[in-house]
Amino acid sequence: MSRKILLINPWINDFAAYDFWIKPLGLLYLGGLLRKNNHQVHFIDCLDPYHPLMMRKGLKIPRRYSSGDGKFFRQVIPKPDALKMYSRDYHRYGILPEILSAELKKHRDADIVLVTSMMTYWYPGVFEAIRIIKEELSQTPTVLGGIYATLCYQHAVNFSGADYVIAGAGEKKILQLLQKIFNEEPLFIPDEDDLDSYPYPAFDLIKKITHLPLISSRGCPFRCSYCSSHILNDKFRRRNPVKVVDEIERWQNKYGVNNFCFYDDALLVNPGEMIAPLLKEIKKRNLSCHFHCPNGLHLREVTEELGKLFYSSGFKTIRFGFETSNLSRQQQTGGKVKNEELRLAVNRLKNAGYKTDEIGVYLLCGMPGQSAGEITESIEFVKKCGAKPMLAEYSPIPGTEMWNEAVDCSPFDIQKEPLYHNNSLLPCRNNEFSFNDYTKLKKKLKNNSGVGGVA
Ligand code: B12
Ligand code: SF4
Repeated sequence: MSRKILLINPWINDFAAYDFWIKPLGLLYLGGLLRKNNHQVHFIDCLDPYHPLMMRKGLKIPRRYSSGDGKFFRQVIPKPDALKMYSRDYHRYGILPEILSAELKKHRDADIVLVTSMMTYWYPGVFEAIRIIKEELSQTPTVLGGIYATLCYQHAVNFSGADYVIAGAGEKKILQLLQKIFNEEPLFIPDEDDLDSYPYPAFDLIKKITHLPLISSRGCPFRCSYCSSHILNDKFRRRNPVKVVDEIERWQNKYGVNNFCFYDDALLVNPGEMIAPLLKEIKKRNLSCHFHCPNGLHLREVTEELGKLFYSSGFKTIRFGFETSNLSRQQQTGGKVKNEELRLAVNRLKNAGYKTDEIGVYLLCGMPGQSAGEITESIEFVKKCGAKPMLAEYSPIPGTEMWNEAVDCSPFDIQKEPLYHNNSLLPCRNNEFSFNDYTKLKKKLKNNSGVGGVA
């Protein structure tokens, strides 16, 4: 029997948030799959910057750019107790709560509600959404999944208010849960080892499409000690690059969209398997795209040929995950890149036509034991290579190899309170790298070239 399933993308509650092509890709993948299983799928996006009911209230659309990034609606809200010591304003990013209530009233007949989650420290926006769902649809089972639910599973079970919490990839698990609740066999189960067997994400549920996210793989073959990729996806799996281009072409034809943002953890690893054939196919089909990669790319793999392919096929926002120029820290954290590889990659990109400002290089700051001196040296090294250094503040993540060290050195109780994973608090700062040091470095970078981190 066909069920009515309501998908909810909850708010972001944080000091600051900017929409770097953010979309709830995982939730919309589940939407596509549930439709293929003959269910009716509906969607409420609390982050929608174009929500018509916000405009009816006389609120102006937040500032947005033609490439698809931009600001969210926002309201100043009281800080959670754990953050009371900060004087900065705290916001709910997205639509007003009364609009979520009004939207929910249209879906009183929903059989089940699925709520996603992203950063662990954004959980208050998730909890608020669940509380309102429970007020409006008190008899409807509510399921919480996503990144926070996976990384802080027990916290989510204890405090979220959801009836079910699911950790990890949701495709098979949501079908199993529906079978358990409604006692019906699924019609279509995708093969987890064949990502091309997954139906496309239900992007038609997005009210106004200005850009779309793409994912050509799940997981990463590396194991950096600060990263949770292996917890979220235990194996590295890739799609067929030609099928990724089929998908791009489909979205272009259907929505006239040409800004795409890659969400892969490891898009550039072994370029011959994915990115090179993908871009060649894009050129062969004469598709005009702008690609954005705000998530750090692997720079080890950038050859002369790849640099040229990037340039000629519309790679606009390029960010590499370099993290540090300190050799021993590079080795201790997983050895994904070496200094010489950055120098070579930047040269090759410049030969292809990119300018310094177009080659952003993330440098992690505030890792346990990291000193201001190490970060300054890394900044200087990136500049010397001819790229643009961008500070990315370290967020400690439960279950990662660096977690225990983070717990030991953090002045915050990061084990008990995920709000303290917020990278903008510099949760693992120390005497060698204080907030003051950070502010100075940030200011210096801004004065030099208007550089900023992702957060
Ligand atoms: C793309 C991305 C971004 C994008 C944002 C995209 C977005 N949608 O919001 C950008 C580049 C902006 C970004 C920024 C940052 N990010 Co980020 N990002 C990611 C990334 C690579 C992919 C997320 C994604 O969409 N995956 C693809 C989809 C298909 O998977 P999914 O959402 O997990 O969905 C699946 C399951 O979770 C589940 N599921 C999802 N919803 C639901 C709902 C239900 C009901 C069910 C049952 C299941 C379910 O099923 C889905 C399908 O299998 C993840 C790493 C990762 N591999 O997940 C890091 C990650 C989330 N980011 C992380 C970090 C650290 C950051 C930064 C702090 C980096 C920095 N230092 O600057 C910033 C923070 C920004 C801020 N303002 O605070 C960390 C998490 C940190 C934390 N404490 O939570 C991650 C996990 C990477 C890591 N280092 O380990 N990020
Ligand atoms: S930081 Fe990048 S290379 Fe390292 S494990 Fe995570 S996704 Fe892979």
